Amino acid sequence: MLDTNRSTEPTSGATKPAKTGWNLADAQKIYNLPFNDLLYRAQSVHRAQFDPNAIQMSRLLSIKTGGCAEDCGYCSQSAHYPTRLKASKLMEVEQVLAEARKARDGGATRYCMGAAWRSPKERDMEAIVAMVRGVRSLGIETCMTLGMLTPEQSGRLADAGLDYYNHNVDTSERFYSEIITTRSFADRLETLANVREAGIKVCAGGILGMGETADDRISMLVTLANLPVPPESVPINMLIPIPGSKLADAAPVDPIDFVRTIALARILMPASHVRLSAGRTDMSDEMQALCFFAGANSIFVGETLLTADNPGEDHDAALFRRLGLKPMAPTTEPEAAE
Ligand code: SAM
Ligand code: DTB
Ligand code: SF4
Repeated sequence: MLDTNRSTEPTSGATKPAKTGWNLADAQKIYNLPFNDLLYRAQSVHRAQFDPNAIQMSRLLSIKTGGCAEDCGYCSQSAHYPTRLKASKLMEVEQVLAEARKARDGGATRYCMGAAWRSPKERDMEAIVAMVRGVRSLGIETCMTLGMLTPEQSGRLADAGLDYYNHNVDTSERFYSEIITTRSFADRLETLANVREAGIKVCAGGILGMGETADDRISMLVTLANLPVPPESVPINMLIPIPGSKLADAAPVDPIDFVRTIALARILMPASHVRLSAGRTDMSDEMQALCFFAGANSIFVGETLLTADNPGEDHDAALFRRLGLKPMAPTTEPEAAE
């Protein structure tokens, strides 16, 4: 997977367009730079591509919660662990559209719908397609995360107008089987390829704080940066420890290491939106500020993620005021029909 032979360290950095062909050794060198040098470099790359004070805002909704057949060690929704989450059926299309309308009116520019599935069933596809069409007609970007997709399913979602598909690699190829045994790292890459091939934009990232090493984090980012086209969106989640799950007692990630990982994601994938994702309720404003300085330029807004807490609108509005941040305009502008 990793090409450790090619040396591809860019010579001038900031103004270069997105590049591929990073190797592990170069990425390790960057990750281990003195912190100030790392942040200076990440911020330079960031400024060359983006308005440094604009943050993209996405809203999540769990359209099908719990009872999942997969054994992801971090997840509240896996049926393999006694997490005490109540499972529910796929939501009605109208109910999803009502929630999406509220999110749009609250300032979200992308609506991300998640289902606790290994992969969607044929019987669910009609409703899923209707949700994509309906949310798009509200004039906001659509994203879905439904587990593994075949080329045929990817094509149907693309035809419905789906803008993004979220499918995380979660960690390094080496560490993957310590966290999930019911599917493989290669399965994840296959779905990412199917989604890309269908013409849907890719959202792929991972989780920190699962007991992985710094090299696992670096390797995960090198894998993402070296995809034939790097993901447009890279969510970096901090593990929310779920009581009853396999990782309930995982040691928290060092905040400085977390910021280093954000900075490396920014440097390796200059044109991508790097999302400071799950775990913000356990981060200080100062830690989030450092993440934004390191190149994070997207967040999930609203009081819940899929099943876990997220800082509410008031807290984020105060954070944006403190830091002089503003919402970013959407990259694709679906036309509102209402
Ligand atoms: N079932 C689909 C799948 O796994 O692809 C979509 C939903 S899944 C909950 C989406 C992502 O949320 C996971 O890949 C993982 O990266 C992240 N996630 C889930 N539980 C988390 C937790 N407790 N803390 C941090 N991130 C989490
Ligand atoms: C992603 O990387 N993070 C989001 C989204 N993609 C789907 C999900 C975070 C889930 C956090 C735990 C929960 O709410 O259950
Ligand atoms: Fe299921 Fe997704 Fe949770 Fe894994 S992360 S248990 S696939 S909902």
